[in-house]
Amino acid sequence: MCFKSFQGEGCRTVPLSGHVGFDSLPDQLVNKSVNHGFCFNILCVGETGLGKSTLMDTLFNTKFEGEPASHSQPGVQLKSSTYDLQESNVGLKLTVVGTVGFGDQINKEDSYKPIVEFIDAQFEAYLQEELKIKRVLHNFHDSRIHACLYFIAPTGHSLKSLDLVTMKKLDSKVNIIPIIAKSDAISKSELTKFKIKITSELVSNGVQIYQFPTDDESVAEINGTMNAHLPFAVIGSTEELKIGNKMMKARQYPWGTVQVENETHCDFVKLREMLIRVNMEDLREQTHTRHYELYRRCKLEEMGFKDTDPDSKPFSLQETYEAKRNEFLGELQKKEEEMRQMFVQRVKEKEGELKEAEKELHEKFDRLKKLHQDEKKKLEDKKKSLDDEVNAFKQRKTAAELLQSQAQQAGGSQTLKREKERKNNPWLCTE
Ligand SMILES: Nc1nc2c(ncn2[C@@H]2O[C@H](COP(=O)(O)OP(=O)(O)OP(=O)(O)O)[C@@H](O)[C@H]2O)c(=O)[nH]1
Ligand SMILES: [Mg+2]
Repeated sequence: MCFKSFQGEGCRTVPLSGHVGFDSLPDQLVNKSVNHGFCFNILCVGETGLGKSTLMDTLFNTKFEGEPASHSQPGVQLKSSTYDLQESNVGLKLTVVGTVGFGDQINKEDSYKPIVEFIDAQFEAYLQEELKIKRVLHNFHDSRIHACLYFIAPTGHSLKSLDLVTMKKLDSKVNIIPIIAKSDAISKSELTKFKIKITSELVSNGVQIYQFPTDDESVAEINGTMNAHLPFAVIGSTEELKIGNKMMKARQYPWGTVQVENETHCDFVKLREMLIRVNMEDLREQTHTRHYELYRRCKLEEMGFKDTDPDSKPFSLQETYEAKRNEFLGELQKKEEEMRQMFVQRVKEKEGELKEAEKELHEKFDRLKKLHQDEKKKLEDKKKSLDDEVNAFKQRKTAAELLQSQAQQAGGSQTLKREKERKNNPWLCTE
């Protein structure tokens, strides 16, 4: 594959006359990868109690931790658990993320948001590690979601709007593999119709689900066939029952037994083949090259990075930095100027306000002064009239006193005359 991409102009094919040894490169790669180990992260989106945990246990032949969620969650929460698994000499760091409380709220409008935020947060963590000066990507725990198993309830009707909205919001961020959960609850003929209905609804709503790749010849045929079987109808069970003389994972009912790994009973085997045994590496690759790349591109563009200038000429990181710095300085200057203008404006306004207040004070002072003068004049007038009254009274008093003394004088001479007469004539009676 790589070799093919190197062929072309400027590259000449030359024969080797003996064994060189670089044909061991694939083995070297395999050894290195095996030594390093692999990581795979699965997100299970589906309503509470749809069999997510049971299916994970069934797929990986183990019992992962986890308690059933209650139906009274106020919102959707994502719960992530990581496990170290070992098969032969291959180590797998598996992370299973579940959506706790999904589909339990009355208003499900925002149910997809925590899921989108979670997926973006894992991309962001990886991007931040990539952008560091000292990167340790080979040791970094890559938590980006490689596969999203979307659990559809076995209603036999059509997709719920919650399913369509959620898948639409997720399809550009993650590889979605839709599965019909608890498919033992639906009859064979209903299941066929249900699958057709789901597929047509996904197409008409423009939801892009993960397609098993058909470009690699070795898996093209099986993947092509399996693409036609989507969405897989699965059954989960960790219970082992004796069927014939073999122990098998199955679910037992009063009327019979459903075998998980029986392809006439359900698509569990197909899912396991496609998800784990054939396409696990493609899911990892698609996550990195398609979904993460899209996130990274949008994020870097948002931050102002670009590959070309407006004239379509290459634009280096250094140039981007300089352009960004100049833009920042320009904005800083603009902000400074705006603040200065605002300050001048505020000072002017304050000055105006103070002048207005001063004017009002002056007017008030003038009014009070006039009031005071009027009052003073009134008092002076009153004082003058009172003085006049006093003077008039004094004049009247003097005149009265004069009259009184004159009257007294006149009275005194009469008494004297009578006294004289009484002395001269003692027989004269006094009054
Ligand atoms: N009929 C049927 N029942 C199933 C299937 N898978 C799981 N169950 C049962 O469904 C119930 C819930 O299964 P869980 O695996 O706990 O479901 P879950 O989606 O993990 O539930 P939460 O984590 O609480 O959201 C259990 O009683 C399981 O035995 C299935 O394929 N068919
Ligand atoms: Mg569970």
